[in-house]
Amino acid sequence: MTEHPLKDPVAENTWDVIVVGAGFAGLYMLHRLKQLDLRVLVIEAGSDVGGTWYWNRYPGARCDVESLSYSYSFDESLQQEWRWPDRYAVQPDILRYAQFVARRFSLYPHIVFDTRIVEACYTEPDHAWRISTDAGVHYVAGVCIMATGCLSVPKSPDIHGIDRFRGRLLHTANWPREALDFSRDHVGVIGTGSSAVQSIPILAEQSARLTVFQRTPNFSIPAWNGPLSEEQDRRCKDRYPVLRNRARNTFSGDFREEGGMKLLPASPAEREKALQHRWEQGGFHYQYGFTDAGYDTRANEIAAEFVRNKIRRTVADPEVAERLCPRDHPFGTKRLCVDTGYYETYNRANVELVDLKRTPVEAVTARGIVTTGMEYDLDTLVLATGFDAMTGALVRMNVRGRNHERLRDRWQGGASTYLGLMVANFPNLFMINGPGSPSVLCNMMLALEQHVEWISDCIEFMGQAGHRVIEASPDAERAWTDHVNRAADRTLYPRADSWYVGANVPGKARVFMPYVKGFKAYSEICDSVVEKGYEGFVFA
Ligand code: N01
Repeated sequence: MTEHPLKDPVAENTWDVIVVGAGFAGLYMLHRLKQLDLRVLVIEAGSDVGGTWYWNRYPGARCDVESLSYSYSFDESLQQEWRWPDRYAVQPDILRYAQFVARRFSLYPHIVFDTRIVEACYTEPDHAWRISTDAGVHYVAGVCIMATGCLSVPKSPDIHGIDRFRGRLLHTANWPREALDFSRDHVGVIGTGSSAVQSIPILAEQSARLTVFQRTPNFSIPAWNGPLSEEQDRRCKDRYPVLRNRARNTFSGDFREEGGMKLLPASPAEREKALQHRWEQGGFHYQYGFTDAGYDTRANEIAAEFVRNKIRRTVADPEVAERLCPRDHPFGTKRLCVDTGYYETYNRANVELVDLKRTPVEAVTARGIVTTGMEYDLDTLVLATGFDAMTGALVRMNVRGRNHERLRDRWQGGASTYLGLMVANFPNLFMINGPGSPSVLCNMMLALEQHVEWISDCIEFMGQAGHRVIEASPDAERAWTDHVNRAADRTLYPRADSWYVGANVPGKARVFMPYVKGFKAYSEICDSVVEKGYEGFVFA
């Protein structure tokens, strides 16, 4: 058997492939590459596996895709063995699952923890990636795979004086590992995105007093979470291969997706019935229930107003209810929140909602938050202020391609990729769930499995064909990026100032980053690219 051309004579710290990140994408990538008998090293900033589920330990952290779907499908015995206790898993259970997978497939010995990449540089003569870490260690690899996650760089708010606060300052995405006691605290939460919506009901129960500082209300749909019964578990596991196959043929990559209906042609009675039915299914079932709501403002407004009416019926104080009703963006154009008791929390006597649009924050002081109307003394301030999404981890890392071109400079005017997998002029650098792929718009587990399998098949093909280098052609990248943008422009998505378009990061170019046409359409395109001899890629 001939050696894979990526294989170098073994030198110290020289690897066939280096994978950055030991979240679910990095773990599966490692598993696949081990099967190809390549020398693989994974470098991870955290002290354990799990990625987003390692860092986001805030109270109430829970997946918003159902656990039986948000789990690996690549190994039948794994999916039969693992038992999810709840319909939507909590963070500790998801982290345990990641650890279980890492042990089961003997992945731990191949991972270096507590290590951040500070530079990754492609060198032309030897077609290698030279990777330096904050531990001062230098690695060389033929291929570098970024499994760095779409939501892995927490963003703090640009509020004057935040570093002066003398109480406990926490960020939901960087939560301490030890248990925290809030029972005597006045807790403030800045933000009302998914992290806030999940943590606020629990923090309200755990703290003496809770003040929520809201700039923009979001749409949230109840999860209707509960324990997963033996029968529900068995029913799914008996049909897992069929269900997983069904998931691969859906828009969202979730086998629970059911075909939606158009709201506009329906009669008022039909609409009401369908809206109520989807509401009772909960979470993303509501969003995917109405096919015209993503394109047509009139249909969208019907779905939006139904949710606003639910808020009005749930929240006792009509003025608070109106403040919680989103009006500045179409329904579903910002990531939908999926909650347990979120709106009900505002009926508690120890919870207050501050509308920052009416009374903006002036400063954070040593004691708390000063708005134009009030001063709030706080013991704990929780920043639920989101992430530099999709590109943040990649541009921070000082990634340099051919001729030392920096990825950060290349993406200055907005992220562009070929299929969300590669960038021209950055040979042998793959991304998992990169911008330009469906990623965050579908079940991330299935999305990452599809990318991992595409990349490992590609590396295997390179071995068989004797290729040492692959890169995206500039023309293919340009055409794909145009296609991604045009597809987004046909929807209502770009109308929201969301993290999907980078609007939450000052100075970030406004480009719609995920691919909106869904999992099935995207994976078929990836397959056809391979069938056409890796069309749009150049090998050497
Ligand atoms: O972050 P966000 P997140 N002053 O960006 C506010 C995933 N996730 O961590 O909209 C005042 O959504 C900001 O206000 P505004 C999921 O994909 C998944 O909650 O900019 N407020 C907003 O309300 C999600 O979408 C799960 O006006 C400020 C909030 O902070 C993504 O992660 C759970 C501010 C940020 O909301 C991000 O969610 C959790 C300022 N200066 C997260 N700056 C699952 O269930 C920001 N805000 C799997």
